[in-house]
This record gives sequence, structure tokens and C-alpha cells, in this order.
Amino acid sequence: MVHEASAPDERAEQFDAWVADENKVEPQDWMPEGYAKTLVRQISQHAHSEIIGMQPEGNWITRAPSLRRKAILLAKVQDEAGHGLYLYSAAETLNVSRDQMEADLMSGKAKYSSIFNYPTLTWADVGAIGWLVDGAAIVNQIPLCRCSYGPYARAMIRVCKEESFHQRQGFELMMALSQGTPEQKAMAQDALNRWWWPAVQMFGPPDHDSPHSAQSMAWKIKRFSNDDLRQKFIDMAVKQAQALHIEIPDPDLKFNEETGHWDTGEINWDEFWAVVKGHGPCSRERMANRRKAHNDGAWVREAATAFAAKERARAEKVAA
Ligand code: BYC
Repeated sequence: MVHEASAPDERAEQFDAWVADENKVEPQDWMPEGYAKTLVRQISQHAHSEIIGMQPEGNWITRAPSLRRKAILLAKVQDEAGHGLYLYSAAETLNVSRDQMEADLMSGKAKYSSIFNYPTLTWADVGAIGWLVDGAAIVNQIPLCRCSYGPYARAMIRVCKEESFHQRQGFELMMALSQGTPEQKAMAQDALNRWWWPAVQMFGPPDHDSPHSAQSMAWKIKRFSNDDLRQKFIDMAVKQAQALHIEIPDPDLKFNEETGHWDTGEINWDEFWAVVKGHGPCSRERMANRRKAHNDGAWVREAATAFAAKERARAEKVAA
């Protein structure tokens, strides 16, 4: 832990050494301003992604093809809300309020994952999201369980356990479709065609174009680079697609004997940046729904605040 009384530049050195030694940083500890700022940015964007991420799948709750599928989907979407709450709570330990984080999302200052700006056109998309999006999330998030910031690392342990269930249900759904009628198999293939590249892009820009990676890795917030995690996901997903007997939509996909990894064709980074900047196929709709939900919930927040004030007043009266 860093000694408060140390000179400012000594503190930064002590902090780097503490983190380099694989120690956890806790909310009451001294930390560089940039470290806290990076965490608030990443954790709040992660939380926003979980909340906005409820929309594409929520779209299918009323149309799930069976009671079993509907119960699973309901549970999954509720889990995402829970993930958002753990993550907002983790970010709040860094002295940023939930109101401020929400305001930054509404104003467009804070981002959320590009993946959730794509539409869910068929039931197979629910399977593709579970298999690929939650699959990518696990690859990205397991290392975050070892993040140097204690509250984020601890929140991620539970999130990852739940993501693992989500990924399996998605794969199982894709398996059912790909072993079904020719129409069902075609639906599974079509969903893979549309979700593959956005899932590959989820890991963020390539390392040479990722402004935050070097510092975040030095601070052990991120444990692996965007490209390393992307490759891990691709290697895993290729085998899974083979097991499903559906084709990854990349004519240049090729196993590289030298590296032992699958090489892909060009990733369309122009599309990625356009989506990140708010020009995805569903960007407007996602934010409009989020704003509406936020405004519709204003009375609940006001009622809860008024109730808390009354309880406080009652407790003070009893204590007096
Ligand atoms: N989409 O320097 P970089 C889920 C931004 S939730 C949008 O590499 P960093 C799930 C990045 O923010 C999935 N923006 O940044 C939920 C930065 O912009 P700012 C969410 C992206 O932070 C429901 C700029 O590009 N997962 O799994 O070092 C249902 C430069 O990038 C994206 C997380 O949030 C993107 N894909 O690395 C199912 C995981 N990628 O902030 C599933 C936690 C990059 O300077 N986050 N940007 O304005 C992370 O691991 C890292 O923040 C990232 C980016 C790897 C995403």
C-alpha cells in the first residue's frame, strides 16, 4: 500500500511497485488520478454495455418459441441488469455518482459496447449472442477477475460465472437449430453471418491503434492486449463453429501452421469506428429506449429518495 505521507513522486513509484507485485488496490488507498479515471471510464462503460445489452435480447422475450426458452432468456436478461448494478457499484467506490455516470451515457460522453448496436432479426440471433457475444465477453472478462483494482476484480468473478451459463445456453440453442430442419440450420448460419464480425470487433481497436492499452496493462487493469484476446476468441470460436457444422463468413480464414492460430481476413475498422461514434444500425433506437427508461423511472428514484429521507428523520426522532 502507498504511504499517504510520502512525497508525490515517491507515491507514484510506490504505487507502481505495489501493483507490479500483484497487490490489490482498494478504494481507501492512494492512487494516481489517471488510474482512477481509467477505471471509472472502463467500469462505467462496461456497466452501460450490460444495461444497453438487455435491449437486443429483451426484444425476443415475448416471442421465445417455448416456455423453457422464455424462462432461460428472462433469467439471462435479468442477469445482465445485475451485472450492470455490480459494476456501477464498483465504479461508485471511486467517488463518481451513479447520476454522473448515467448523465455521461445520455450526453454521449461515455460509450457502451459497439456490439449492442446491431439488430436481433430472428430467434437464432438470441443463440448467436449467447454463443459469440457472451463467449467474447468471457474471454475478455476472465482476465479482469485479476484486475489490480479490488472492487472491479471481485465484481467480475460473479459476472464471469453467470456469463459462462449464458454462453452455454447460446451454444446449446445454436446446436438445436443447426441440427434442426434445413430452415432452422439456415437461420443459425444467417445469424453467424451477421454477428461474426461485430463479435470480433468487440475486443476493441487493434493494438497499434489502442490509446489506452499500454498504460492499462502497466497498471494491471488490462492483463492482455486487445489483439491477443481477439485471437484467443477466434481460435475458440472456429472449433465451435465446426462442431455446429456452420461456416464462419470469412473466405480468408486459414489455420497458420507456424503460429498455431487461425488467421482471419481484414477486419473492417471503418465500420467499427462508425458504430462506436453512434452510427450503428440501432444506435439511435438503443439510446432513445435508454433515455425513455431513465425518464420513466424518475418517479421511482424520487420516491426512493423521499422514503430514505423519511426513514432518516424517523430514526433521528427516535434517537433524540
Ligand atoms: N465498443 O484504447 P482502447 C457484455 C473504445 S458487455 C465501443 O482499446 P480500452 C454483455 C474505448 O472505450 C461487453 N467502444 O480502450 C452484456 C476507447 O474510447 P474512450 C462490454 C470501444 O478501454 C450483455 C477507444 O475505443 N465489455 O459482455 O483500453 C449481454 C479506444 O480503445 C470498444 C466490457 O466493457 C467497443 N467494442 O479497451 C451480453 C469489458 N472497444 O473510452 C454480453 C471491459 C474500444 O477513450 N472493457 N472502444 O472514449 C474492456 O476490456 C476495455 O475497455 C476494452 C477497450 C477492451 C473494451
